[in-house]
Amino acid sequence: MIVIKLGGSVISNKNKPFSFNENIVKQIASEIKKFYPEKNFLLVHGGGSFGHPLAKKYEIRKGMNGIKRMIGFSKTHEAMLELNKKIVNIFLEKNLPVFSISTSSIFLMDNGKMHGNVSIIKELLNLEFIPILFGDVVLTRDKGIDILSGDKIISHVAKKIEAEKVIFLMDVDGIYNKNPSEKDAELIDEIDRSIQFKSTTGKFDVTGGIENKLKEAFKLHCPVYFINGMVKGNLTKAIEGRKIGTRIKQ
Ligand code: IP8
Repeated sequence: MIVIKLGGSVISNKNKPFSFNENIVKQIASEIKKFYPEKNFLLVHGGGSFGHPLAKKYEIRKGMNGIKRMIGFSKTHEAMLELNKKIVNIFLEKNLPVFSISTSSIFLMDNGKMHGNVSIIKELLNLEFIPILFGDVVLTRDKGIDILSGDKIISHVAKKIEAEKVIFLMDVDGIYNKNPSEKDAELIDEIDRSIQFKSTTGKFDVTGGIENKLKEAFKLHCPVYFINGMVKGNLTKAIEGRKIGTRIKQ
């Protein structure tokens, strides 16, 4: 079973609130369709320009603080449901049996640690559904509320369901030795778990950008790919195990 993260910057334009990259999601669904049902998939998508601007506006990461923030908590979740619905509809139109699970309904956080049962996800996979989760708001035992990133969901769930491979779809070709917008930035073919990484995060990003992605990805024990999800054919190559983007050294 292959886990695919549909990065927020792939499925939406992170700098333009509530923008949805419909054609890119259609392309991703078409590539997955070539392999399903011979291969099973679990999808997780990020918040992009739906979740992040609201999470930032209402300062959800600071925890509970009165009704205004509770309204923001709910609005952020609703924005994620809206984005999720757009993605789900595209997959259903392509006859791919995705089934959406609200992350905030099955997981809790306690001092940064995720708690929750993955039995529903496992059952769905056994029945050859394609479960789809998403970065979401989350209840926590310490500060009441927070944001849970799709990357953290992946590092938690992929181990429990024994994923054979995890593929992160990004809007750049993989992991670079420095910010990819810098002229002499070089793409890393194979990344070592001991690498020290510092990066800047986007204007709206509330969950820590690439640094956090790597931190979570390094917890995985299966092959991990970081590829450009905007380029047609890349996902196919990663699913087939061909050389593309950045891989984590095993
Ligand atoms: O984009 C964050 O998920 P991510 C989800 O995977 C929200 O970090 C609600 C901002």
